[in-house]
Amino acid sequence: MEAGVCRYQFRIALLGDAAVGKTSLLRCYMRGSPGIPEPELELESAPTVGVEFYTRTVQLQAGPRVKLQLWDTAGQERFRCITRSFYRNVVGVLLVFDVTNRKSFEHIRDWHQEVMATQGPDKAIFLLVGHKSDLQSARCVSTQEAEELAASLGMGFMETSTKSNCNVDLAFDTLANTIQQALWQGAIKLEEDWGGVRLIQNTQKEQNRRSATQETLSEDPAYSGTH
Ligand SMILES: Nc1nc2c(ncn2[C@@H]2O[C@H](COP(=O)(O)OP(=O)(O)OP(=O)(O)O)[C@@H](O)[C@H]2O)c(=O)[nH]1
Ligand SMILES: [Mg+2]
Repeated sequence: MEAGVCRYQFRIALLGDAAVGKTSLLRCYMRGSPGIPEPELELESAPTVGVEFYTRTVQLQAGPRVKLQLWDTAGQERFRCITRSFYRNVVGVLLVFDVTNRKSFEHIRDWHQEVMATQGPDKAIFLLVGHKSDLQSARCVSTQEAEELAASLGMGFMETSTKSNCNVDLAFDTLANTIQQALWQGAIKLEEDWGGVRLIQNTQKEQNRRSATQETLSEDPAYSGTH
């Protein structure tokens, strides 16, 4: 493959209850992306309204570069009918709970079920993320408990914090590498009517221009009217 050229785009969504830290996690990850001015990515965030997306190009362990289209969804129940409509077209999901919020952990099975109901089994790759790991004294979900839940749902588990910058890049990179492996092994297939994985033919110039660009759904004609 030509160096620096992306062949694939992976769509990844962050799902989980309100205020677990999805937007903070994504903005922290985007800060490591070249070309993003710091003031545009304040780590303090207001509750997300509907869905927003960002893109970042990454170099995977196995060699290829891929474009990640990262969808930040609102956790609040009142936006659920909007966010639900995006589940079908994702190949990766970061299922995020807050280690200091027991309910957000208990709702993980529901989030997982919702995606599975839309997609059918074995299409999306999930990673369970226990966020706000810096708040050790307020923790009410143990690492072991979360690992057991992840194992029972057939996914990996990782703890992250944006306050202490712990495992943020690793979480996204792990998910992207797992998707790549599944693609190579044939467990995930390109399908014309599915937006989870797309074949792209960017030139280097085009890619440089587009990588690390924050976009909004309203700019994407395919999704206008749903934002
Ligand atoms: N201590 C700590 N607080 C965090 C961390 N990440 C986010 N927060 C705080 O958690 C609150 C909610 O963060 P958001 O990123 O807006 O949460 P969200 O999941 O996007 O919320 P919705 O958009 O409503 O679904 C904010 O006050 C953040 O500052 C973290 O790693 N540690
Ligand atoms: Mg948010």
